[in-house]
Amino acid sequence: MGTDWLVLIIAIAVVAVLAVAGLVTTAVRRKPRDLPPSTPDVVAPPAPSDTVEAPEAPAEVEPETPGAPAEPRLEQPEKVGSRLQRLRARLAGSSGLGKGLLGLLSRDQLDEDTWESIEDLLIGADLGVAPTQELVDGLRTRLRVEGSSAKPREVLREELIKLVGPDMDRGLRVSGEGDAPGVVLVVGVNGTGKTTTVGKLARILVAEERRTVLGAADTFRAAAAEQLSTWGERVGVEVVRGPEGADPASVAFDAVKEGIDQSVDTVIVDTAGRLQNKAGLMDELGKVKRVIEKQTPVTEVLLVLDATTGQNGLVQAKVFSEVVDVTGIALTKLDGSAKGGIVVAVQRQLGVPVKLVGLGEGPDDLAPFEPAAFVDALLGGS
Ligand SMILES: Nc1nc2c(ncn2[C@@H]2O[C@H](COP(=O)(O)OP(=O)(O)OP(=O)(O)O)[C@@H](O)[C@H]2O)c(=O)[nH]1
Ligand SMILES: [Mg+2]
Repeated sequence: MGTDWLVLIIAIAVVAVLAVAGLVTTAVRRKPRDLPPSTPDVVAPPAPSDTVEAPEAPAEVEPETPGAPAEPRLEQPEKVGSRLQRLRARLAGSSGLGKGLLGLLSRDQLDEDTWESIEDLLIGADLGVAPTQELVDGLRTRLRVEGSSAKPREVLREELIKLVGPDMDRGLRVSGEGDAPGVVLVVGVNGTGKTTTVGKLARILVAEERRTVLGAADTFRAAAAEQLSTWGERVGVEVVRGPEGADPASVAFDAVKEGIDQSVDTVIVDTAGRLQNKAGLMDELGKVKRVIEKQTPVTEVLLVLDATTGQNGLVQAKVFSEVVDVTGIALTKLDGSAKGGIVVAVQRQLGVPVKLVGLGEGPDDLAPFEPAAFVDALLGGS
């Protein structure tokens, strides 16, 4: 009886062990079968689910890769010279500022009410209080002195150009000393257009036949590097990137190293725009710059500012200028803004010239900033 029980228990135990072993083997076997196809996806899924920009990236990457991997169809970016002219209509059209001012200045009687309306227009265009006062004072004096011989349009044009600063050095420092590449570090609040501006700037450099490498030092989101890669691929510019969550400084370092190894002319480094707090920002951007400069100096720190955010955006941008030594401003989304005055306000508040303006979402909708052309565009007509 005792032995029978023992045999039975052993039999049950054996069956149980076999069953468990069977399950485990199936699970183990199933795992490798599931794994291979899912491995590439392990990196991919966070991208689409992560941000709104994701759809744009795969849509553009896919058609280019399978076709001709060795010789992708490269786009020919537009030459620089014609850009501000081409984009002129977008400024004139959106602003209405020039037309409004000219209308008021051309009145027979320039009474106090008229001058007040002129001030309101200028303040409304984000020019800022002090520059508005300066401009109005300048206009009043000139129109009084020159009397009826004054042509309001000419006077306004000259005073506006003076205000924008025709003598500021607006050249983008994209070249390094000797054989070293120039390094452009792009910073700014999130959503202002940093990555887009890096991509557009790369196209300008390509149009000027400068060899360029991009560094995706926004490692905060996988989609950020993806977005930049898409820009690079379209014009055959290499993009150095790291895994999501990598140290931005190390990616920036690698990008510049690659630039030096490849003897390129310019390396442009995109960064993340989170404005957590000033100390954190200072740590991160400060480190990125320091680490790059172990190899070669950063030649341009470009602060990207969204023109539509007006004075509010300016306050945020100011924090960046306190953290890194900003040398130039790229003012984006001027196409959608009726606030041309922000150009003057930002230069005054940050003490740095506007060097580039973004005038649309098209890949070549970025132009070097020229005060006279800008003012002419604002005034419209000819
Ligand atoms: N209309 C217009 N849109 C622009 C311009 N520049 C950028 N944008 C748009 O602004 C949006 C944000 O641009 P991004 O380049 O992703 O901005 P970012 O600063 O890199 O954003 P984060 O990486 O999230 O900090 C995109 O939809 C761009 O197409 C411009 O000059 N005009
Ligand atoms: Mg970005």
